[in-house]
Amino acid sequence: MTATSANSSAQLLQGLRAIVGDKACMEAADDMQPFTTDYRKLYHGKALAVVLPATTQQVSEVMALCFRHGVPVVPQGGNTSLMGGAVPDAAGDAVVLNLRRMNQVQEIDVVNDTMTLSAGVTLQAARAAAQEAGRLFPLRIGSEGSCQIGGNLSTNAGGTAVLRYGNMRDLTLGIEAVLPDGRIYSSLRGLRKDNTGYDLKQLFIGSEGTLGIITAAVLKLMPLPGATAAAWIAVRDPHAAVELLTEAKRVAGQAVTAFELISGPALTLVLESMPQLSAPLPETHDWMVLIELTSGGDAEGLDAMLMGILEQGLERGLVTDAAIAASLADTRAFWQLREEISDAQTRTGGSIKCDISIPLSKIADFIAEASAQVLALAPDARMVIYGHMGDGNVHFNPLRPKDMAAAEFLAQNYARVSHAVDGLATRQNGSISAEHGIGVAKRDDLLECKSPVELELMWQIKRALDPGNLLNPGKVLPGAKGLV
Ligand code: 2HG
Ligand code: ZN
Repeated sequence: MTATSANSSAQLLQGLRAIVGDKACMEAADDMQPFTTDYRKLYHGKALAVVLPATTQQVSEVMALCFRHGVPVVPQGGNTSLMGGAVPDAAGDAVVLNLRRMNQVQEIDVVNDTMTLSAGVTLQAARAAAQEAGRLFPLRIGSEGSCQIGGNLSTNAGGTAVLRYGNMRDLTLGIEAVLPDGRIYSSLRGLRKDNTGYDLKQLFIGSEGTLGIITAAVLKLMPLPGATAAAWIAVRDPHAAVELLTEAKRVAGQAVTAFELISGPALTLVLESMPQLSAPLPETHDWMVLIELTSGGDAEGLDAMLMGILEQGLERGLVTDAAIAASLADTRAFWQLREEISDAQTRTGGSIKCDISIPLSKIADFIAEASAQVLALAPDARMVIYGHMGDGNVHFNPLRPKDMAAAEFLAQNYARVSHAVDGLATRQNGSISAEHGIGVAKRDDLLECKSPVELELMWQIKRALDPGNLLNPGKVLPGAKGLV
């Protein structure tokens, strides 16, 4: 390090401490480690400092200071990204800006059915605040206790209730975001209609912190469901699951809130890694579905609809067995089995993450073809395939065989397996990232699935908002760090 750059770093650190306070500015590698490594411990970066601002004004001042020094900033929420999108790279020249201290529920307007939150509120706290006000905030993902609203927005999070309520883009009426030079953009107005030009908030949503740092949002609230009916259903195969979904929508319409597909190996993995949980059905099955119906009231009507769907399924040979939840505890137990699939893979190590969306009409063929291709490359892989079939999203995660080390499995297979699965999805007009974002993990794969025009437009927008490439550099946009 030259004397000038050492002076400049010292000045920057002093400036950061002056803005956020000494306690909210970390510089020691040990203190920074939880912020520079992702939660699956796959991405290990370094940082100049980690700052924890408490207000939008402080975020703005931090950004303005870093902008003057030409220092990159990596925004971070709950650090639950599966794509390495929220941690710095190994260069050690960036400041990590974590929003967890900005955890205020600013306002709940039950007449307008909106809630205004600072970005660091966890999803769990957001849902609890809505519930306390007699409303539902419907985003539902397994990591709700750790992930934060800012991260949910910046990745356009989806989860298990998208079929009914949409993803984060659909649930947002306005945001506040700090630009790379410290200016503050705000559309926190809570309007359901506003056609006054470009919908700028949508640029920031899903851009993974590469265009601005989301610091607050106005989100839509829904009525709390009064009745729930759920079943864990063994189906003949994914084709049968799609037919059953069509039948469920015909019978129950909007009440179909979740429709999750689960492969046999995915359930087995959870049961093996958490022996305290029990299987919902007496026998093992290759394919299962977790269906949930909700409505404002009329529990009996909902139960009757569920029975009707199952009867039709049995009659048409789509369904081979089913367990119906007899209580809320049963429903929770079904969901626990489903939601543990991701962490069970993390504990086992060696899973290849593909997060595909594909039109429902093609999804069953896609699963069959992708499985055949994967098994030709890695014959002993455990086919952990599951996800939000109701909205056309399947997590296609081949996992190492029990007798093979994770590193060996990944070294041999990661590139070729993900290339095969993502390539098939791209050729069928699907997406290689339905809901997990791009981060660094899938960044270069965009070259193969986006057209030159799309990539050019993405870079033009990036240059317009972040001409110095200082915000979350190296994420999302393929091309060298210095390409700007
Ligand atoms: C889920 O649906 C999450 O459980 C995580 O999106 C999926 O780990 C995964 O691939
Ligand atoms: Zn998911």
